[in-house]
Amino acid sequence: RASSARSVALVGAPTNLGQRRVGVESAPETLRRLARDGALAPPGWDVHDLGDAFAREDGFRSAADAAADGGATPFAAASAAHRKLADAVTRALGAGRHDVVLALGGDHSVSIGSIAGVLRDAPSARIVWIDAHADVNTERTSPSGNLHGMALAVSRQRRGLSRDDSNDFGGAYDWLRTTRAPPLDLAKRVTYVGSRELDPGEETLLNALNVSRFTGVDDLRAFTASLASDDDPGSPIHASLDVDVLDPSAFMPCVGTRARGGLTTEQCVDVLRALAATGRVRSADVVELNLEACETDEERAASAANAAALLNALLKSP
Ligand code: 6HN
Ligand code: MN
Ligand code: MN
Ligand code: MN
Repeated sequence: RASSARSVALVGAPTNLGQRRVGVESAPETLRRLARDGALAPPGWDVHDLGDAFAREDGFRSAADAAADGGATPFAAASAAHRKLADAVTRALGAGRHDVVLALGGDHSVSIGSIAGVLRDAPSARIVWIDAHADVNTERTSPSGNLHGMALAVSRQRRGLSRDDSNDFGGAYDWLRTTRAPPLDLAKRVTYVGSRELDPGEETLLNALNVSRFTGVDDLRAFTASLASDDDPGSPIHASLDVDVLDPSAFMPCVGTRARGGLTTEQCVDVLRALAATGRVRSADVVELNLEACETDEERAASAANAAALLNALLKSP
């Protein structure tokens, strides 16, 4: 690559196992197409597609099978896929050839893998969770049983797996205990942006731990301002971007879990640009884009274009 160009690596995580809808597993292909069209990255960036971390059929469950399971998450299959993503992310970061590594979901449970992969490379990494939801339900507090709503609970609870049998995921995530990645400390490492639809158990937990949350428009400004005065300016940032943070009625109809209200594309772009401007964003997820969860071609085109605009904003112009 030209010496001035920056490199962004794409790792696909084509899975729908963290929830019950079909369609979200196809988002990596959609995002790759946008990358080929030049819509994903600003000028000055080289896109390097590293392929999928696991086979699509290994991350896929049909609507009929999901219904037959009563919606219960297939933890073992999901975990195996996430483990492969963790390995792919660690490898891509460690190779030192890429300035940013993007994990393309898939539903948001893929972040269990990408976060493990990131923390193994950089234990001090910060996670910015940009999402309408907090995704920190345990098996006990989850209203749905869907793993994508528990991703951060899995990432933080590893040592607790043996202590807290309400959250052991059938033992499927025991590999996290032996990986070199530390458990995720929510209070120290995680910042929520845009969260507006929390379940009662999540609200209780985040309040008890005093986890940072920035939700309203004033909050978003406070968040971008806070980036300049971070107490830990050296640590890398992993941005986990659930596209349902955008307002589904106007900007992002094609998602599996619509939450009323939410950010405009422009507001979210501003947040992501501020993150990029720190120069600390080493990795990100983009998850939950589901072009089968909406009605019209117009909705599909707008959702895909807005998802690309967000990724574009996350990559700092050289
Ligand atoms: N996502 N809080 C709800 C649940 O089922 O736990 C919704 C989770 C949505 C998850 O959008 O990534
Ligand atoms: Mn190149
Ligand atoms: Mn989410
Ligand atoms: Mn969400």
